Amino acid sequence: MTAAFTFPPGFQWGVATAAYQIEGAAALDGRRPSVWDTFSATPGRVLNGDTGAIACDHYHRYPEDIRLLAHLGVKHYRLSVAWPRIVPEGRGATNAAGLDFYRRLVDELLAHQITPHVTLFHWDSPQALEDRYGSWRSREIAQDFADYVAVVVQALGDRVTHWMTLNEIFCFTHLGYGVNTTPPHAPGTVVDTEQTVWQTSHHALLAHGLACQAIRATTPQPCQIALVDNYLATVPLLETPEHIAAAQAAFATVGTNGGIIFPALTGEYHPALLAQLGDRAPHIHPDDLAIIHQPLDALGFNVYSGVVVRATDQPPGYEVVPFPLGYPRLHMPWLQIVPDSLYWGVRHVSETLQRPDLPVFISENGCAAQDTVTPAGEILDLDRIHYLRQYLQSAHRAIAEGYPLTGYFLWSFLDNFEWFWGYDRRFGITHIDYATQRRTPKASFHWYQACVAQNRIL
Ligand code: IFM
Repeated sequence: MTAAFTFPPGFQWGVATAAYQIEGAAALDGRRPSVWDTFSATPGRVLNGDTGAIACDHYHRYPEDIRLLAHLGVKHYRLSVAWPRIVPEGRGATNAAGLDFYRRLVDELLAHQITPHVTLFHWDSPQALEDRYGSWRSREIAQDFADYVAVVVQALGDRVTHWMTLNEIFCFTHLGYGVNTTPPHAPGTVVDTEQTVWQTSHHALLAHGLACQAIRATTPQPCQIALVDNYLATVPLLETPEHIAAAQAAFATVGTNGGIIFPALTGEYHPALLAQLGDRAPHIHPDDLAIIHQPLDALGFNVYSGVVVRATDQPPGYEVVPFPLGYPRLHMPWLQIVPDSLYWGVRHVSETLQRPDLPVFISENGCAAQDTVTPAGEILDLDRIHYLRQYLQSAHRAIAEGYPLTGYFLWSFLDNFEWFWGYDRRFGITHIDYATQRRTPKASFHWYQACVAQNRIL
């Protein structure tokens, strides 16, 4: 008899990180500042004045980190490339030392039989482009991004076969630009109108589309191209036909779903969203949607929480059910535990977005917890294990019901620089002592190691 919660053969177990959050070496070997270097160096922007200048010093310690990955047993690792290491001024000259670093990193992974899954943009856009034209406020960034992507694929495409274009468009656009309020993410620009904010995410979609074209034109071998999005999964309050229909109807109008995942996967901004936005909607040039709607080989779904929806008698026929006081959550204000969001997020791609053809992988799932080190030097993060186990059960359900879920990347391999929250919030299954850079696997590391080894949830 097969043990409970066994995954199909070939299911991709992995862990994820991102360049700015772990690499450090911010001013080394020709790297120029990103908007996150500037933002975090500005007093008051990041908790405790933390910056990514040193982070986990992965730039120097990657051989040790890859040995730890091998010990964990994962065969898949999601990392990101830092644009300002490769094209330090954002456009123009490329930096050979930056490319060499990622060649060494990728080769070391391959030497350990670990497949690199490479994200081409995880929020660290070159400061030079912010100074030149205001980063994502300008349409010009889409072509500059595609040109940088071509450089990376040219250099690494002989050894990398899994590419992701952009990570979480919502975060670096709608949280990077704000109206009448200082936004929490870099570049942290206050703009005049919400239309301007929507224009930034539209430019990001264009960058995604042009990058897909650049990858396909440059890759020397067949490869997988994905977008990574943290769309908001709507979960029916009860799994009855009326509440399921309500969750499906709500999906286009919650968060920014209708204006990010819809155009990327269907080629259209959802009409309900456009109706909601009115004159706040982005300006769309005639060919834009065709560029944005590129064929994809997979979709990366970053899932941490979700929203619960129920059917109502009043138009529009559904409503979001607020989380009550005391609803369980982990160590972030937005981290309510909604394991079913993983299952429903995958199912929405097949049914609500009508893309049953598109394989989905969980490109991030994990949680910040209030870890402490015991006198014996252990980190007994039972809360993190509890959270992860429930979400993996939801993944198992999606597969059991026939939805094309192909892999799972736990966020994160290491504690790291958690953006606005600096080093105060720990998402890793490996503890980092930032004073000594000592790595200590937490209880969740050992638990995940067993899951990976046995291809099932323990
Ligand atoms: O740390 C981030 C990551 O960079 C993007 N997705 C969410 C994670 C946790 O906040």
